[in-house]
Amino acid sequence: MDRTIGPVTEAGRVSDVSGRRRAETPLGPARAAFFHAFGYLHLPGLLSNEIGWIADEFAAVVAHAGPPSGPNRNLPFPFIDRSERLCGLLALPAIEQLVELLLGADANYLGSTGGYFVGDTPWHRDAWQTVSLRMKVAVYLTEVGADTGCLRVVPSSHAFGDGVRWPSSHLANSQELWGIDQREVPAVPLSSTPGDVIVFDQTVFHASFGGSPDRTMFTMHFGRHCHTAEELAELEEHVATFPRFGITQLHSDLMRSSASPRRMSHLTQPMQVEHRLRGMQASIARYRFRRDLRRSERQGATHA
Ligand SMILES: O=C(O)CCC(=O)C(=O)O
Repeated sequence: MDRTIGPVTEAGRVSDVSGRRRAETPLGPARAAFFHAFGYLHLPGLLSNEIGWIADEFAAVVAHAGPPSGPNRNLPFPFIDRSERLCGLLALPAIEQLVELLLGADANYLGSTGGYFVGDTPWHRDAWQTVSLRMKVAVYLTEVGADTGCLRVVPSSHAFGDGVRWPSSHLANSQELWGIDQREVPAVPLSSTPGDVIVFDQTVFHASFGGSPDRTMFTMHFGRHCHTAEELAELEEHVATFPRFGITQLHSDLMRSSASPRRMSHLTQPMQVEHRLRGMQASIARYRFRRDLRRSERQGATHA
């Protein structure tokens, strides 16, 4: 069979002349430039050699977490961290190269979600950061197409343009704004076969429509290492959003205790931020405790 690489058919997709999709190699600067310009990348077959064991480990993690109940999603966080083998995805050459290419070798690992994506996902962006760069690496474990729940993105919707960004709810209001259903919002559908990888900037608008209730997928979240006070402040803001969902760590103990020095280099900065925030929360709690004590002592004194 002629295995010559054929034309690029869409964002990052390459097929050989027989029409079979295959991963483009290597992951080079042109791919990074595409990602930064349009806010996403589709890499067919990037994990096709690994997808068998990944699917087995994924099934074990979701079985342990339990199935979704009715229309509610059950997406444990952090997801890959629950399996020692899936923790190793961070060191898989394809993933390491991809993350290094897009965010640098010192990128931060910021956790992972996964499980059954039940029903439609309305248009949204995950984040609103302005100076830092955070992205999701998404792996769909079921075949998904334009009308069967694949991820769709609005290219370049992460970019500031003239300095104004659409509010997060913008595209989900398509009916009121433009008289069209959310499915009709102009976008690129990223059909995916198990083994494909999709990467998107978390500020890019994305959605999914028409999927089956057992659409399975997991994501790994990464951020550029923070070098400035502004970037650190955005990371702190991000980490501070988790406790209200009952999440106190971005990584599991397993992810941390089984980390090689190399993996640890992706965990350290988020851990320092967590630690600092915990310290701040503890001193706020101490302050409130003392203030309330003083208040009740004062009240006690006036009632005596
Ligand atoms: O596949 C989907 O339903 C969309 C997933 C999504 O919005 C996300 O992972 O941020």
